[in-house]
Amino acid sequence: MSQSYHDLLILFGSETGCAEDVAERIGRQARRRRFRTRVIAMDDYDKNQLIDEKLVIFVCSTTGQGDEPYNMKKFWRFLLRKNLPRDILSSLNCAVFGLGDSSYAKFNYPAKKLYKRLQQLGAYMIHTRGDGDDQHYLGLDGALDPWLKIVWEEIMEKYPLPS
Ligand code: FMN
Repeated sequence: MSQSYHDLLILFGSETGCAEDVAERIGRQARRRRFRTRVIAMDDYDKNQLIDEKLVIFVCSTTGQGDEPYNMKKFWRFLLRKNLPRDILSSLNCAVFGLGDSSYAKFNYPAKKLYKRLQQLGAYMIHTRGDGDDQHYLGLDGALDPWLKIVWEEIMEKYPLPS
């Protein structure tokens, strides 16, 4: 088996499976680039380890009226704790992609809030947030494909494969 070089964690919040599919897709792309990759629902992830992660891609959808999917609610509550030190995620490189539908008033709210909160806690964003939109004529791929292209360029520059 070929050797893996760096860790990449993909955390998702998904109500009906689309964000999970996107997370799995990014996971396959990561393995092809030789990352040791885990794809986990946010609420199934041991959040105490977050402080030790180096590289995380967050993917989350929106449900209800701008609400978080059921499987990221606990994780989101944890991130909102007031007693978290402001620099707790300062060794984290990350990216956030949201899945939503711009016909709703609260378009992509969980991803927008997550992006802001991660920055507040000191995380470095390797790229600006991506906003998937069901209304795009290409569906969520309309935003995902160009977003991922830049994210991979940034990641491979920071974590190159040994020549
Ligand atoms: N998208 C938004 O941007 N804002 C919303 O408030 C919102 N509410 C939704 C409510 C329902 C019941 C459904 C079915 C979709 C809603 N969406 C909203 C769109 C979804 O976030 C979008 O279809 C997404 O791709 C679903 O991903 P998931 O299958 O991972 O949950």
